[in-house]
Amino acid sequence: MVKLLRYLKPYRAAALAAPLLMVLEVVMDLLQPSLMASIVNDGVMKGDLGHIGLMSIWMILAAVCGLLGGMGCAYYAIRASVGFGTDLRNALFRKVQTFAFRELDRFSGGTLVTRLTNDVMQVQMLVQIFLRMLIRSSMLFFGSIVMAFLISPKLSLVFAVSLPLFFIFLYALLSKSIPLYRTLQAKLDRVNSVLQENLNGIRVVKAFVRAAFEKVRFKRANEENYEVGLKAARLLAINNPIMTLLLNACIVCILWIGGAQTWEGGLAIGSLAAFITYVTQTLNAMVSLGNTLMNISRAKASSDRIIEVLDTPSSMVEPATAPLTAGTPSAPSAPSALYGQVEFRHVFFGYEEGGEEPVLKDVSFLAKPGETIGILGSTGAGKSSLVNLMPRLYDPTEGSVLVNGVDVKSIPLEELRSQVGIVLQQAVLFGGTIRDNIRYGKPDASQDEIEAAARAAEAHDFIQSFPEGYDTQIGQRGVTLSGGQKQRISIARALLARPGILILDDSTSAVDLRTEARIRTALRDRLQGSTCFIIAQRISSVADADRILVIEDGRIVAQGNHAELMVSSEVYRDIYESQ
Ligand code: TTP
Ligand code: MG
Repeated sequence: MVKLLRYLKPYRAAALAAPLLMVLEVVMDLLQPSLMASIVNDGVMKGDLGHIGLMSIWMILAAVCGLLGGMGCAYYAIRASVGFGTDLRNALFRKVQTFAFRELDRFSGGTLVTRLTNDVMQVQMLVQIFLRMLIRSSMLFFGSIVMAFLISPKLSLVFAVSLPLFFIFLYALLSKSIPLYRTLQAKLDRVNSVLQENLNGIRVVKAFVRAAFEKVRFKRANEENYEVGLKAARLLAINNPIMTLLLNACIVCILWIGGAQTWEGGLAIGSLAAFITYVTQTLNAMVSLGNTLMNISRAKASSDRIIEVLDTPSSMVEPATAPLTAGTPSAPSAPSALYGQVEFRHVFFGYEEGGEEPVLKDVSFLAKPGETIGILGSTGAGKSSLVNLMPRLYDPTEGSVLVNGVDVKSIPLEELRSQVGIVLQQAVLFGGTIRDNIRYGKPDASQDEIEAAARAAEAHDFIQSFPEGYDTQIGQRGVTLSGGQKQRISIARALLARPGILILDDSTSAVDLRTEARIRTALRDRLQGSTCFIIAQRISSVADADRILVIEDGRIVAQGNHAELMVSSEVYRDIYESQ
């Protein structure tokens, strides 16, 4: 947890001021019972009105000072902790942005949401409690013992019995509650995950009339969360009555022993009253220390989860310096002979490290600049996995991928991805206008550029048919687009940046054949000199490619152009005939 303290650094002034002001409040609190004792002993008992008046003024002054201290402390503690929480959340968000696909596969969206919101909140609360309560409680605890001892060393013997009792009770409570809080956080995670999955797939849920099933699933997650929460609350609930019982027992003892002493004249009545107040303060401080410990344990579970995210390194390691080889991608404006070339050298790849079967096995091929490469294969053959290696969404487990004749691992990611345009198999659009979606990768694109890209993707016409054209809002509260329309906007988005290498992963699967043919022609015109990879299910989509790679079970089983493959590859002929 100490690791997270560095996020408190910018707020160290406030984090220092808060406890200092708290010291003021506690000292004033500790003074009050003594002033009270003085009023009773020297004022009331002796009938000295002047003394009562003087002491009352002192008491009011002390109360005002204490109040100012307390308010100041609260103010600075809140400032420090809220600032801390905000910075921490930002740091987490930045971290998640650096994650490669591999890390994103590992942390589900639900758990990241919980970690960024609730977990940060827990730690933020702890910082506040720490700055206020911990200091207050420990000072009150020791201060009151000392003050009580000063009044009557003999009566202070009650501490010898009551403190160990309290201690044992608190220990028992904490050892039960700490594991509970850990479980509670995990249950909350589950609730968030189920909710998020449901929301992402709400259309499927409806289409399959699975709402009832989903309700049960959510209810179960929610109830588990409730049960653990209830258990923790129950534990806390017995805390107070038992503490009060112990406290009252102490007071009875003090009155019994102290009362006798007062009767015999060994102890002034005012001092007895003050003593009781100090004992109450001590034991209350102990309860609140116990609560703080509980909060610490709860926040510890959260901070572990936060640190886990912060400490997960991105599996994509950026190269230290840009390569200086020929065809260096840092000068895309001056393409060398290798610009746009893609080469796979004995590539193996699997999603789980050390997993059983790799998804790609010994894949080698060379795509020359400007070539159009079709990729064909049955579902699950590894086509998407193969192309995802080019913009380095994943790294191969063995072998190497070269772009422009340079290993992708030695090209800065941003540069690589600005050259390799990919239209992912699943078209993802963001809430906002169509224009914003198309220029997502190039925010400064002009309207002409946007339109040209949309025309090439055969999207311009249907966009124009909307009353608001390119300003049409899509997503959350805007119009909903058809699958084929979404695909075409995704293609336009990739085309806008005029990438040297363009990958279309099954990107026209939802587009009719005629439109698809028009897109192909437009692409050819627009991307003169660019290397294109087209993954498709239909042979007609790739028949005119320079070369077609036929993938089966993670291997390239045949390659060549349509005519060659018809002669040489049985698999290809099979696919052709089946269509
Ligand atoms: P893909 O490369 O996704 O197969 P594909 O693109 O050829 O299939 P489709 O035509 O349906 O798009 O998957 C290859 C294998 O890798 C498959 O067995 C599933 C597995 N896989 C994972 O284990 N984790 C993943 O995240 C993905 C995407 C695939
Ligand atoms: Mg795929």
